[in-house]
Amino acid sequence: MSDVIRFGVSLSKKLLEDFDRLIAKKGYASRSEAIRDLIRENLVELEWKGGAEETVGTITLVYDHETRELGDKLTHLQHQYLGLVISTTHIHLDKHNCLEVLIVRGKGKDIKNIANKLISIKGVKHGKLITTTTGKKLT
Ligand code: NI
Repeated sequence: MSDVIRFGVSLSKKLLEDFDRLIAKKGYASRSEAIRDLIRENLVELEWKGGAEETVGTITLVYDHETRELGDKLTHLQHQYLGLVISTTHIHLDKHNCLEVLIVRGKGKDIKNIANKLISIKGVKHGKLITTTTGKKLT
């Protein structure tokens, strides 16, 4: 890390105390690492905002596989977005419930689109899109 730059930050005593409490709770060893992560978090958010950049996410779904035609609908949608879905993992949680995790890569807007479509299908009990990054632009 030869290109490291040190800079000063001015903030109120109270805000710094709150920040120190927060980073202690999260287990950060230093303020610097916590600040770096906050910056990265915002950069990833920005990566998703425009919708046109290539990015990465995971879509987690919990559903009852006995719901009529649900399995077919989920599979059909995934086939429509060929190239976007890189990998899927399916686990049978119990007699009725299934957990499916899709790893997706593509334009942010396309990922959000398929996530919304999958999550809103009748019979999907819970669904969540985790928006992350290809990591290419982060240091
Ligand atoms: Ni299952």
